[in-house]
Amino acid sequence: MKILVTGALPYANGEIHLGHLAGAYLPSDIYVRYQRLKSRDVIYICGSDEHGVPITLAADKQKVNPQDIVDKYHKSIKESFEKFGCSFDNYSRTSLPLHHKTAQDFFTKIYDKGYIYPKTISQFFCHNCNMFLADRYVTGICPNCGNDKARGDQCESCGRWLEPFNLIEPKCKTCGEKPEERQTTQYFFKLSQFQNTLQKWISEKTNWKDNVKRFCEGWFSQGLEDRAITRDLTWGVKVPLAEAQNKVLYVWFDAPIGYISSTKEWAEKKGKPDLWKDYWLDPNTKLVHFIGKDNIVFHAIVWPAMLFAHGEFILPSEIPANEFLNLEGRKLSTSENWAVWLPDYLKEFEPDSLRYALAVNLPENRDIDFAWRDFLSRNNNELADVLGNFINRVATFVNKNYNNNIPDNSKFSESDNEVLVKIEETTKKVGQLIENFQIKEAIRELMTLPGLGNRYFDYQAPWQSFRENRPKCDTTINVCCRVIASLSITLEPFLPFTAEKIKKLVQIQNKNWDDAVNPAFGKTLGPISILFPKIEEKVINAQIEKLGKPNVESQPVTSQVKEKEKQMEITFDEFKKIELKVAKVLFAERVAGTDKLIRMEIDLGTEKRQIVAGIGLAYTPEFLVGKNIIVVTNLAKAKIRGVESNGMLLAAVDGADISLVTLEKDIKPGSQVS
Ligand code: B3M
Ligand code: ZN
Repeated sequence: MKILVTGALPYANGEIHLGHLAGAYLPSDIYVRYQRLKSRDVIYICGSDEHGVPITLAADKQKVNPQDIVDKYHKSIKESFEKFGCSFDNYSRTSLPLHHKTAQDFFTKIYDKGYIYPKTISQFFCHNCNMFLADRYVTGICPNCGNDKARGDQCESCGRWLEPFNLIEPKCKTCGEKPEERQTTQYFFKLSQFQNTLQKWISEKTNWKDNVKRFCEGWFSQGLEDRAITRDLTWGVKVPLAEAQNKVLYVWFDAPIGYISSTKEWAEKKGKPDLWKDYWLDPNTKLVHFIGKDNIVFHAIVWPAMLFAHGEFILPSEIPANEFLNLEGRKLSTSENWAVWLPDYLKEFEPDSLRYALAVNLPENRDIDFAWRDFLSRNNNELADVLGNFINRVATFVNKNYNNNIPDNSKFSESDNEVLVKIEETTKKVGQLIENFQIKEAIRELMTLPGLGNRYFDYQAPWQSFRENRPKCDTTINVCCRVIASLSITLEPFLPFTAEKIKKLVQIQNKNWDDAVNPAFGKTLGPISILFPKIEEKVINAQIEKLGKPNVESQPVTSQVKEKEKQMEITFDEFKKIELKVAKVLFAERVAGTDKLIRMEIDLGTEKRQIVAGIGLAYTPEFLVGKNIIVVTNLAKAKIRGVESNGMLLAAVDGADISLVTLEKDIKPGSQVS
């Protein structure tokens, strides 16, 4: 069986935020990574949605061309997805000629089959702007909930689907004028004809999530109506009809076809241009669309109807749609910047911390709140203190007592066997949960394993058996390494970056999910690295502080570039203000109650000083004593955890990896660095 997984195509009119990730991209990535580990024939398809009013509105606002907007955001969305670990087989964009042609051919085919017809209708027209106002170009009061910022296509507040004429006191979004009604011809797709077919099709989907089924039933009970699939706009896929020169396809008509064109692009890049057909034309392919709940109607009703009309392509098998993610107790709002943007997040934190915090709390069945404090405690108390701690204590033990060689086991006792059984059970159960799209339960289940590992380690007390009963100690450590090796496989879908580090640590060869039951790890340990640096409270407070304040994103494309250039350049005089000196570390110790901070007494030639540095996860105090380091000496004094720090040492930082800046040659403390 083949599996074709898609993530909803994000509009290239802004960055990705946490809501997007929790809705579609994280669960789909976890699902796909799991399927790959099961050696299944799976491809993962996505791309930027570059058409429609969301794009042209952003362009109008920033006073640039739509092309500038999509170029900018396509690039940065693609980049931040990569950094977050989204492992798409292809990330395409709908402005590609390949997509335009695919969408036009799709239109032509169903037009020729008689499923599309022209109809003259009234539409809003703005005199002032001299244009027809499609969808989001009209705003007004929602007839359903009274929200006065409802859009012509949907009310974001109550979720009700709208037509511009439904709005009370409609206004032109651009200039605020009251629009007038004018006649225009649009092309309609005969959606109404597909009601019975769709109803029957969906009724057979017994395993679909309730939210999706309920939503569809609501639509069916109102009766499906034909829908206009063209717009009077200049930006988009041109309608392939001579008599419709100035019209483009409605973005929701062309966007899902983007799944097909992205697969075509993938096949072309692989040098097998027909390979896409193996997926889209083969009824044995399982097509899975991961989406947020605001996209349900298009994926579960309109798109399948388009596919039925077309007749050649497969239909979706599964549509796991997630509910919404709220933020700090409020609905996410991009216009009010009540959002956490992925590129901003990635500047300060590790991708896996967010992948974890979102995965254990996915809005699978109801809206869920994301709170920064919860993020902090997930990272510090669960990732660092449970998972990181378990791996770290085992690795440190092997390092210290076995000279980095992983001991062989002798006969397993009952309690050893309990752990081994639990490894097997957990692997199977987690796999099953992922297959059922219960990603949240899956990660929760998986995290019980390092918890068990810690309890087992405590109970077996290897520090004691090492002296008194060496074979027992060997076996305990061997079992612990099995748990770690198993986790390096099963954690991969959830925490791919961490899993990679763990794999290097236990030198594991296996590549398959089922190998996690009895993993083949190395004889020695690889490099031990800090897996999850703890996050400090004040860092989180700064994030909360930022919410709801305008950010640079709202600035025009061009001025942002200038802003960056300005930030990067400083004058030589400015640089000279920083006093850098060589210092020798005389004494070092950990600051009580922290594992990150180290207090040092340093010799600066003419004086001795005390500094505190956050390098405790990377260095031991013993290592530091006697080292020549570089210190900024004219920085204002600070108190860190109540300990005074009079100076700052230089170190290179790459995520959790820290390297001290030291000197190539022994040079007198106090020497100037310039
Ligand atoms: N771009 C809507 C969204 O980003 C839309 C999805 C298209 S999926 C074919 O929510
Ligand atoms: Zn106007």
